[in-house]
Amino acid sequence: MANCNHSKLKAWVDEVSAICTPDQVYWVDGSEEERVRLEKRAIARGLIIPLDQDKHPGCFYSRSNPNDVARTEHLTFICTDRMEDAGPTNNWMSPEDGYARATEFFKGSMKGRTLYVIPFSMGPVGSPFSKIGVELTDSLYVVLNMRIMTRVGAAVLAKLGSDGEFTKCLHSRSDVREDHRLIMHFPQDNTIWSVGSAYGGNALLGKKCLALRIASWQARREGWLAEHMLILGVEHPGGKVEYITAAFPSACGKTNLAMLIPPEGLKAKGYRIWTVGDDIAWLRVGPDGRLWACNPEAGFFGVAPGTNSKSNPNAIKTVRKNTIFTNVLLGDDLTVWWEDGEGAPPASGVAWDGKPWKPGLKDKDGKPVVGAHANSRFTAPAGQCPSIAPNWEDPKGVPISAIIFGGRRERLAPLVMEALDWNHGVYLGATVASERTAAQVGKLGEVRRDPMAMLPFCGYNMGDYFGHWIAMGSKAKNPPKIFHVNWFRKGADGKFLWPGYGENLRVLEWVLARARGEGKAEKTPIGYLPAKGAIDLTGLKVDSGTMDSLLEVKPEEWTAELEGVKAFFDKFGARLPKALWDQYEGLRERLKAKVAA
Ligand code: GTP
Ligand code: SPV
Ligand code: MN
Repeated sequence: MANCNHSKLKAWVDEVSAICTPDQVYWVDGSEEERVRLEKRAIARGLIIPLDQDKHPGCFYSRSNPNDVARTEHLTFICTDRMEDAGPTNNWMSPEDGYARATEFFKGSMKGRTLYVIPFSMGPVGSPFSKIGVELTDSLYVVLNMRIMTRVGAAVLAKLGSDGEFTKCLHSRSDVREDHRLIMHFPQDNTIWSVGSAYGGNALLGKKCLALRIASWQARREGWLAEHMLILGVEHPGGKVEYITAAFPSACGKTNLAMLIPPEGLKAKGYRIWTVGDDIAWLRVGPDGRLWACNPEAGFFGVAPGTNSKSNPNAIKTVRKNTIFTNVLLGDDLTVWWEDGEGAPPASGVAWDGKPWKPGLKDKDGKPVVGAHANSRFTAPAGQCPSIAPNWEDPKGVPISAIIFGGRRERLAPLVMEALDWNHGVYLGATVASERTAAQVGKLGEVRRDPMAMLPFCGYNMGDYFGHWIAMGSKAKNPPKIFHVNWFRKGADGKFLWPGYGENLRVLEWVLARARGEGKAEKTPIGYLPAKGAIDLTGLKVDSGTMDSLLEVKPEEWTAELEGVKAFFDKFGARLPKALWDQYEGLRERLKAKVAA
């Protein structure tokens, strides 16, 4: 056993061993020597395949069970004494039932396997804002991914000392059967139990389970925010850097925005983007009354399809080495490829589901067969990103000028709008709706409410969560301005109206100008929209008719949208803050006045 003198931790490892009955227990120390040794072991067991080491040094391929390729929200539970503390948007179970049901699946689940003990830190080791977890897992794939996504090993154990607090994270892939799968959170016990899945947010327990669900519960008690947000810095001509956080639902553009490269025209002016985080932000009020944001992760678990050197050149450079690719296409030449990826596909290979694949392959109905799963991912160290901010690991975080919410909406939501004030901004966040993507199991394209992009990740009653957001606005003397964006509005031809990606910087420019009290806007019933010409379109082929469509506000459509908002708010009963009903009424009145005018 490693240097552990934490008696509660040791007792817990013994307790879990008695239930899961592994053949042996191994304490992860986080060293480079260990990485090489564990990679060799994973290769020998067929868990990972080394890629062509000239083209992809330090890179590996992994394929998960075809029934296990995305988060399973219907099998994810918040286990609290009282059902109303989990709230209407979470699946609930009592802690007794939760432990009992999951224990059935954990019993003997590690027989013939090694139990790995992974001490990890979310946030730099030793920062007062960091949180420590220990994941016990029988998956070597999880160990290798956690080594990239979090800070692991001896330094964390040392920090924990003999009685430090930590989140107990228990994971077993067990037999990877959907009917034996449960992702359980016990926030009252600072505990996570996940069984039956070995993929992404279901299994890398530091990520969504700890850094969002458990952390959001803790954040409410401790007076901070744990959010599904990217963090980026915009360096202006002259060198001044301002920071933005943005919350978009899964697979709606956080990684892409976080690594944005300015289009030629803006680059020439001297703009540059610095990446601080691409998925999770922890925000606190600083001594200056501003909100300061930290990225608790150490790596990126990013969506592969659609990533190419035109859409996201920084991501392509980030994954050149030391990266694990999961469920993409594996070429027979030991390269990897995905749809809308880099260059031509290999002549032949094996698709994400383990079946042989060739370019142009069609199914029996003549439809193209994809090589990479739509939710296939890369796991890469954040430090390898060419745009990583020099201060990305600064324990105090970065000061935030603007918070952006967004969703994927074909219609209705304009390219960008600014909230009238903090509470209206919380309303904009609380009413985000978005079309479902491949990042979670379910019907693609269906529009669902995804407040603050946290629907699947809020560890407590979302009514209370909205109240906490309202309260944070008064706690911060200089809160950031709040905005809403939609890169995904479509025209009558079904095509995206806005070019997106790097061009999104044009929108960020306006957002930051507004946050400084500059930038021209027009007040509409739904918020401030950019005045004509306020978004710099120099060098961009978007005509003024398209721009009008992107910024069009149809009061009748927004009035119809209110029905869905009301039905959603009603679910929370008395737990919905009055301030949000006031926002709802205010918007209804403004729309009514507009329609009458
Ligand atoms: P998670 O990791 O699941 O939380 O996702 P994410 O929010 O980081 O999403 P990501 O940046 O990986 O984007 C997912 C997909 O959205 C990409 O593959 C692109 O196809 C698409 N996308 C991202 N940015 C834009 C944009 O500006 N415009 C358009 N049209 N599509 C975009
Ligand atoms: C998401 O789904 O929002 C992700 C991927 O970032 S996962 O880690 O699987 O949650
Ligand atoms: Mn995410």
